[in-house]
Amino acid sequence: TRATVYGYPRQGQNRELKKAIEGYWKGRVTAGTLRATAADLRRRNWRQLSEAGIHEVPTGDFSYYDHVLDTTVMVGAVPARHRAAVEADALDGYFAMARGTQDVAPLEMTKWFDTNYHYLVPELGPDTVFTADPAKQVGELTEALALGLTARPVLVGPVTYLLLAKAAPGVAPGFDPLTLLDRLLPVYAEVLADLRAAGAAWVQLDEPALVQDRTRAELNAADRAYRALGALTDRPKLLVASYFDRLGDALPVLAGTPVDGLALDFTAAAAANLGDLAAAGGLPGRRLVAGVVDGRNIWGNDLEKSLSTLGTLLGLAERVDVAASCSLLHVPLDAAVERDIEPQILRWLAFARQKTGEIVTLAKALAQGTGAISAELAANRADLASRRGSPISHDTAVRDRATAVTEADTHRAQPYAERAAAQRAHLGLPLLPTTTIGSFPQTDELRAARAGLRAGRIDTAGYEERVRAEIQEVIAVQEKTGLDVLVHGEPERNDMVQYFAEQLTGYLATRHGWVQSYGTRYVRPPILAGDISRPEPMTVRWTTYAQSLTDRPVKGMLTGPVTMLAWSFVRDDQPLADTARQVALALRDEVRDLEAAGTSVIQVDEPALRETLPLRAADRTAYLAWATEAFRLSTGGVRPDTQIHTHMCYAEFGDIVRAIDDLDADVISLEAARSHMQVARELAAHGYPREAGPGVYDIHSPRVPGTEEIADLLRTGLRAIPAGRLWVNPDCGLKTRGVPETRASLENLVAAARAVRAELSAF
Ligand code: THG
Ligand code: ZN
Repeated sequence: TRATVYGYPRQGQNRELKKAIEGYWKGRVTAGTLRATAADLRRRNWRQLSEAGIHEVPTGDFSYYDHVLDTTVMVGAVPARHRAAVEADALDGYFAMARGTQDVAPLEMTKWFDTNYHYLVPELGPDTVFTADPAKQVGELTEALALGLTARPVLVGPVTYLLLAKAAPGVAPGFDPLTLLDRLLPVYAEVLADLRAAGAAWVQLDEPALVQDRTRAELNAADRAYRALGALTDRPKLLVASYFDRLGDALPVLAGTPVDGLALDFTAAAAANLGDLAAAGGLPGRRLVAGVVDGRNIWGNDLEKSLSTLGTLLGLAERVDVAASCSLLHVPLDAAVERDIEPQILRWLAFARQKTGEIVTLAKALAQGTGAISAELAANRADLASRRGSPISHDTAVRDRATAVTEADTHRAQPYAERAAAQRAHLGLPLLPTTTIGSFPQTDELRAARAGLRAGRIDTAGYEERVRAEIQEVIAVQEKTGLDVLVHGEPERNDMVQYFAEQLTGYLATRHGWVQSYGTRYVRPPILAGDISRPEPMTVRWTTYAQSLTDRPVKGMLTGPVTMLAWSFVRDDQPLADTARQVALALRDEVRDLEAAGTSVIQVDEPALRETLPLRAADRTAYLAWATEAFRLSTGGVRPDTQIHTHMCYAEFGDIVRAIDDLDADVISLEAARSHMQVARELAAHGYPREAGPGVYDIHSPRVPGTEEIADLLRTGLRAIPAGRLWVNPDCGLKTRGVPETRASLENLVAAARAVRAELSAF
């Protein structure tokens, strides 16, 4: 039995990697220094792993930006538009693919399965020619071997790589990247041979795409791929890794190929994977890597439970190794550095470093018997008991309230048509009302004030004075621009989730708990640790302050329950639906307090509703049921003339358009500028009955859209959504833009709305 992991956080304890890369982009750090920093971080990770007792360390999991982009480089699938840059300078060309340049668009970025990590989407076409570039994989393996370690290169598998790819721009519709498999396999064969020559005994090929619902043709592709790779003579042993869900139909397929081992997730889908594995007759003569330590969450492992799973598995394979369920990339590095969390509570938590310890402990028990870990078992039992018995985990008032929720609480009392009439009378808005999604550019003064507050240079009163000054400015700009429904601009918020988490009882915040979101960008997900309650209003004073400055309606701005869960670490000791309900009830109080304070328009954002959609279709109905119910519970308690808005950030939502309807929000704004009102058409095709504001300009670029361009989009939107239900707003993200271009764009947006209104009244 060996202890291993599939990947480790890349950034370093103080995000040294982020600093080195961003410094390189700014010209302040040389390529040599960047490379040395990266090599040092890799070395430190391997040493940490090996000193903790990990027998086989991963290599090739490191990345300057993204491991899928690294795979694109490894197979030579650089898009045509980036080839010149890559040939001129490999590192700069790599970053050009990731971030784009003045002239060339980057690769598209999208979420890595249902995690908060984002990868760069490979662009392939019938003319794609793959060529092997094993330098990075071989180089990192050589580094680890030079330290005297046993190392296992980790690669994105060929099937997952193709399933994650999309057709390159300009490729005829209907192109299926999977048709390139037979061309891709020889490149993998070459890389495998090179890794063997460099000293790899085993190579891990990650195939998480196989845990999703797959067609027979896709499963056949997996079968073909691993028969072909398995048949190679000049290769290391092959470990095919799956994670995030059950391997399902792909399990017998892979087990039927000559691969030497499988890695399965025994956290997310323990029972299913166990059953499937037993049904397939186990893996006699082969290696099974058991992901029994949750790689997606930060809770300490239940060692006894894991040992029981491992005990069952021992009879099903030649050799059983212990691992986390997936790469530890998705959790922060080290809980031991957290100073603001009570020591007793800290003992409940396990970040990457602590998880490594758990894996080693479990492997030791398998090898030497549980007697060898009796001290660890006793401590673990005590920690689990402390968590179970803690008043944080069980707040009777919160639980009683959640139990008492009735069907009626989860619905507005009046149907939309009645609400719409009441809201029209109450708000007196024009046709095609204009608004923004919520945040305004955060100025240097504000950032300086926040830093000053953290450093103790200014006090809370001074900071809040600065926030009020920002709100005054933002309200004045919007009044001058002529927007109809104003926002306060959210200057008091650091992050959509963290801001609320800091004010809710039952949530923990970390100081150093960074997790990579994409490239050099990180988030610090707060921890839903216990029962959630709201000791006092969270946003009311800022919204009412903004409202006191204007006669126009100011929108209250909240983050919805589903997004609060999606961007936090969640409890593992109760169903997500229960946690969502508690968060929803806390938000429901905030919504009611906003209403009582005179706020007539309240936006509850759910940008993550689709992100958390389960990977397998069979699980989606149940998810969408509790998710939409939580949203309705948070918003359902208001008067008919209070208008509830929501916002979502994506252009493709065909698979959840029904759920969007189920939210029963009066108004939804959606990102649409880049899909040219496709969103409006999709909503219309579904018969969406309420108001909608498809974004009319793309906020992700400093370009100021012209009035006529916006007016044209509105005219397009009007063909799908009638004038009485169409709102005018940009996409979200003004926070990331400069002040001058924001003002100019919004002026054009208001002018466009007025022009189209005039056309409408001419009929
Ligand atoms: N908040 C949280 N999670 C999220 C998002 C969010 N997950 C999904 C999506 N949005 C990810 N998007 C981003 C965008 C920007 C940054 C991180 C994730 C970012 N981070 C800063 C950095 O790394 O420099 C750190 C910010 C900070 O200091 O807190 O820019 O909106 N919770
Ligand atoms: Zn958005």
